[in-house]
Amino acid sequence: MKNAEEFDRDECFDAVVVGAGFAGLYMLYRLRGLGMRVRVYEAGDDVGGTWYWNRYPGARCDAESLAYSYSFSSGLEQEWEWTERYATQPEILRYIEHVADRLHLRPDIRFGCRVSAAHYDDAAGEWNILTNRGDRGHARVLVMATGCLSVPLVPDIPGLGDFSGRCYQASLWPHEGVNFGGQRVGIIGTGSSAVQAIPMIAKEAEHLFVFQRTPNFSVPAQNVPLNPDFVEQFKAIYRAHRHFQKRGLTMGFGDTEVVPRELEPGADPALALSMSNEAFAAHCDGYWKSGGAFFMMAAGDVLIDEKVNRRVVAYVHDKIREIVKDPATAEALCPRSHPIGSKRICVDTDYYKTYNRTNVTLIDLRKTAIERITKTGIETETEHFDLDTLVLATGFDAMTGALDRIDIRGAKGVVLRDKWRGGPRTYLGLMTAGFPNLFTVTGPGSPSVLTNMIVSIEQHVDFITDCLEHMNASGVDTVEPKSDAEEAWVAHVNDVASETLFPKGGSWYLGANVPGKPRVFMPYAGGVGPYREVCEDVVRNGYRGFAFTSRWTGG
Ligand code: NA7
Repeated sequence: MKNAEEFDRDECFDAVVVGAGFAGLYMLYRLRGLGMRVRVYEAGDDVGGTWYWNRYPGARCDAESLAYSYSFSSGLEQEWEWTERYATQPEILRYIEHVADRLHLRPDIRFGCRVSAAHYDDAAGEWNILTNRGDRGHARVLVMATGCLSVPLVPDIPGLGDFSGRCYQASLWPHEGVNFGGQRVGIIGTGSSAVQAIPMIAKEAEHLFVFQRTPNFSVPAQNVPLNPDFVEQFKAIYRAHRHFQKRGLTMGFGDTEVVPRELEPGADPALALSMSNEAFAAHCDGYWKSGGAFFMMAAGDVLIDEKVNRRVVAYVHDKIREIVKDPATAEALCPRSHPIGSKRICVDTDYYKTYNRTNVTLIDLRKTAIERITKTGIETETEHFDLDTLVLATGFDAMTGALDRIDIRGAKGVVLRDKWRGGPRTYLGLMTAGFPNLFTVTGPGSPSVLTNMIVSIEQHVDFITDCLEHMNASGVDTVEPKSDAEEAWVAHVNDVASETLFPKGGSWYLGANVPGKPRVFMPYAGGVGPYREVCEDVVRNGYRGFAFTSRWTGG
């Protein structure tokens, strides 16, 4: 813990970055490279962002480790040894800590500081940033690297505060871990976090009760230890793999092929529809067995064609029925209310199989809703479940949540929350008009959460760095998007989303999980390759859509 006198500082920087996860760390490194004096404010007590906070049992990345890592340094990618196809949270955190050490990043980061306000001073042309610990930072450039899933949602269930047992939020897990031995545990939620945690908790708990409102689609990770020979071959052509991640059709997830695949992505949807049921099942089996989110590539553009989507849904339902022995539990686990892929697909290890354990019970809240949480457990419309421990895996206020919680005021005192009342409005997900020199890494309006986040983070950080370098070279000090460019981009993001099945998902992509949040499809569904080309074209055309000015010349 830091001494009080270490805080309450008033300091000037060239740039302030908020957040020390993957995005903030790489941003710091690049800004330093421009010779800028930088301060990073981070709410956690160390680096890691998402991977610092999300320590629940089973927490693991759904992108393969060889692809879910920085590409900017060949030295780094060659020296780091991933041990599994899908890295666990502790391993990813060790990697981030290694990067912070290797690049000597920590001295520029103020830990345990949550930014509460950022106000633009029109006269001075700088941002004034305030933290909850009393730090005041002043900087011309402000970069929000605040993460897309960094604000946990506590469910609005009556009586939550009355529970006298232990209660944990999946995304705010205690560092010392939790012992479930001999415990009757209840978990609320069946999203990605719960799908990873449930098999692990079930192995330890006396009994696990899973409270499911909406079932999700989950595909097996087919996780394996990485074979050193395979890794050596992979690393020998890392550049080619990175190129494919950044430009290919796989949303940045890459082509790691730890488990050999029988088919290429992008199979013809017409073919998928013309196959017999047996042939289609055999075709999908290849993808199911090779594992991971690549399954979404099994039948062409499954997020465009509703018929193809329904066929893949039927295949997954059959898989669930094949794995889960109790027919009623299997039916309750079959998702029916959204197209597959319209919510981020879960990637699991033994999720469905866990329901065959005698110490696991699924409670279908669509049949019997939770009425309240009591001192001793959960009361549904039909039953009371006595619990020792409660786990909330109830998701996040995604993409805009972290920005909404900071009092951000741009030029002329305009409040970002007000500007975004009807949904976020950005140009390329990088900036928003009226907020000079304020950048968002993987902000709404960019591919962001639909992708391998590190691919998208690196692209945005490189874009911001190049833009600032361009400004230095051109003798200008202020940039913001033009309103018409922003309007056109917002319309384009909506148009692209409306051509897909994404809006039918009712997901956090749409803000549908947060009461009162406007339903706007927030990420850009056009893909990482095409989006990168748009950004490159913008730069080639003199940063089309951005306005540059200089406070000194007014030009
Ligand atoms: P998600 O995917 O948003 O899942 C949250 C889960 O919590 C989901 O099953 C919700 O059901 C459930 N939930 C939320 N509130 C309630 C209440 N009040 N009662 C019952 N159930 C509730 O969050 P995750 O953390 O699992 O995953 C987020 C992302 O992190 C994931 O996509 C990966 O990219 C990594 P609902 O669907 O709303 O009926």
